[in-house]
Amino acid sequence: MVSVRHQIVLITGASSGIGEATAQIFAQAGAKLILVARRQERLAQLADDLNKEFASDIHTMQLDVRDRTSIESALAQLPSEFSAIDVLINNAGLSRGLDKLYQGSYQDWEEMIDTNIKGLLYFTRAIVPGMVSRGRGHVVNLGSIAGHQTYPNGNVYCATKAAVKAISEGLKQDLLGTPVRVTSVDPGMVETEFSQVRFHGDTERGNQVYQGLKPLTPEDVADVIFFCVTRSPHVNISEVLMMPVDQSSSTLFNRRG
Ligand code: NDP
Ligand code: 8X3
Repeated sequence: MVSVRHQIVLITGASSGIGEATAQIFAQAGAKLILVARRQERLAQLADDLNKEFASDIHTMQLDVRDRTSIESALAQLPSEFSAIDVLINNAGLSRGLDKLYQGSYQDWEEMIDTNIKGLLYFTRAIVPGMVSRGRGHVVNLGSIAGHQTYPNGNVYCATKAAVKAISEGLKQDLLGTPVRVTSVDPGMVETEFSQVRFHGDTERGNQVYQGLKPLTPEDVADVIFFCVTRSPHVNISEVLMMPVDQSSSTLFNRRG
């Protein structure tokens, strides 16, 4: 196992769910963190908690990952002790709506495409050249079972995660000959704020998604991300498809009523 102590790890979407749990596990292992999200008060609270618990060195960035200019300028202004990023975790993402394609909302589509695909590309394009020139680095993308199997009404969200799968494979090919690693971690159902966001804050509908089964926790996914990053430098875990025992495909669940 390779130590991440003093390594610089940038996590997008660290204000909630999988990103927050990932920040926790890397902080515990002594990494220096750059935490990105729009909700600065959540990032500040998390940074404060991790600092108290693990004496973590943390820089927060209040950013919308859809805004390329802000990303470039925030990265250019990083304090020098945070600028040589070792690990990029492209986690920020969301689903909006669960509608038939021919009845879908343009606004929902644009938000998903701009966040899940373009946001991930902007961070990758800005950070990977430094990894290549320093001769070390690891990019972890959050894909999904939805990128492997399209489900009814999932259309555009599933397409964004299929794009993440293609981008992860393409990046790995383009980095061949460098020591920079690429991993796609593709979970099934994880209980986070994901379903609240999908249904635009309809809590009752959001909670129904997890009823009668035991979903993955954000910590389960963070654990796998940490495992991938801490393998020996010659090992590249390219793709991990993980799901709860109560799930066997994007549409098949064991619900106990
Ligand atoms: P959450 O809703 O709990 O967390 C999503 C995170 O993404 C938040 O921190 C949010 O921060 C951030 N985010 C969303 N939009 C933007 C934006 N425009 N700019 C910056 N940050 C943004 O969901 P999860 O933890 O479940 O989701 C994390 C990733 O995991 C996503 O890519 C999702 O697609 C993927 N995933 C989730 C699964 C699940 O079942 N939950 C399964 C498979 C994959 P803020 O709102 O503060 O900006
Ligand atoms: C999130 C998992 O199946 O709800 O990517 O789309 S799913």
